[in-house]
Amino acid sequence: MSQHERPDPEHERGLAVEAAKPELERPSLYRVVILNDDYTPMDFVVEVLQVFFGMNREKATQVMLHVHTRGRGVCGVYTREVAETKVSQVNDFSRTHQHPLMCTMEKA
Ligand code: TYC
Repeated sequence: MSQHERPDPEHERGLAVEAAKPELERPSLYRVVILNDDYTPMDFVVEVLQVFFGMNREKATQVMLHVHTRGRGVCGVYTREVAETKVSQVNDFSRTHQHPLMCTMEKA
């Protein structure tokens, strides 16, 4: 070993130095769900699905009709913070327009 090199920590005496293994948990995912109600106009739900969930008009219409007939439907699956933000944005937007549309999230 040259004069300026440090000893390899694996072979140094005293404190054991072990390389930390890279332990990165995958973030939990959450489904964002919209619920049917009797009052929110269909067009408004289609707009919400397009604006907040990036669906095209055709897909948004399909999801809206699914929710209308089945009672609930998944808008998308996201990490916790993104899902929480979508739920707040949709519920705030609906209240602002005085519609009872409800959006919730659940662990995927
Ligand atoms: N059921 C509503 C109506 O007949 C339409 C609607 C669809 C409302 C989906 C909410 O998440 C919803 N006007």
